[in-house]
Amino acid sequence: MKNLILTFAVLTLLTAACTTDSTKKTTQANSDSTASSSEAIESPSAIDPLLNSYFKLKNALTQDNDKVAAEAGNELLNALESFDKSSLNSEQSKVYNDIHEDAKEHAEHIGANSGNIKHQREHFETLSQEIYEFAKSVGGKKLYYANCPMYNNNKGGNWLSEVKEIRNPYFGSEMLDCGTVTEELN
Ligand SMILES: [Cu+2]
Repeated sequence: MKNLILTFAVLTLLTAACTTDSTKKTTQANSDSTASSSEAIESPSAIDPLLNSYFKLKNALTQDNDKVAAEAGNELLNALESFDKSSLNSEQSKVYNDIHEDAKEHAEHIGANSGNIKHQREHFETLSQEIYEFAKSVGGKKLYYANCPMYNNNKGGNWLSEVKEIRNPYFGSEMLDCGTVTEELN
C-alpha cells in the first residue's frame, strides 16, 4: 500500500511537471497567435527605444567616445523612464520590474561621467546583463551576447550586440576584436 501511494505521488509529480511544461507551450502558442491578430500584444518594437540607445552607448564605448556614451546613457535613461509596459506579458513585466530601477541608475551614471570612460564601462558591465535579460524575455530579435574574458582583471564582461562581429566595448581600440559570441538571441 505504501508503495502504491509512493508510486502515485511520483506519478502525480511527473504529471505535474509535464503539465506545467505543456501549459507553458500552450500559453506561448496562444500569445503567438494573438500577436498576429493584434500586433499591440507582442509588438517587438516596444523594446526598440531601449535597445537603440543601449547600442548607441555600446558603439560609443567601442570607439572610446565617452561624450557620445554619456549622450546615449541619458537617452537610455529617458527611454527607461518613458517605457510603455502595456505591450509586455506578465513574465516580461516581471523581468522589466526586476531590472528597471537598477538599469536607470547605471544609465544615469554613464550619462554623468563624460570624461571618465573607465567608470562608464564599469556601469555598462552590469547594465549589459540587465538589458540582456530583458531583451531575452521579450525576444523577437536577432541579437548576440558576447563575452570578453579579459575585462576587469580577467573576471570578464558581457555585452549585447546587434551585429555578430566582435567590437569590444570594454577595451575599444586597445583590443577591438577581443571576445566571442556566447549566445544568439532570436
Ligand atoms: Cu557611477
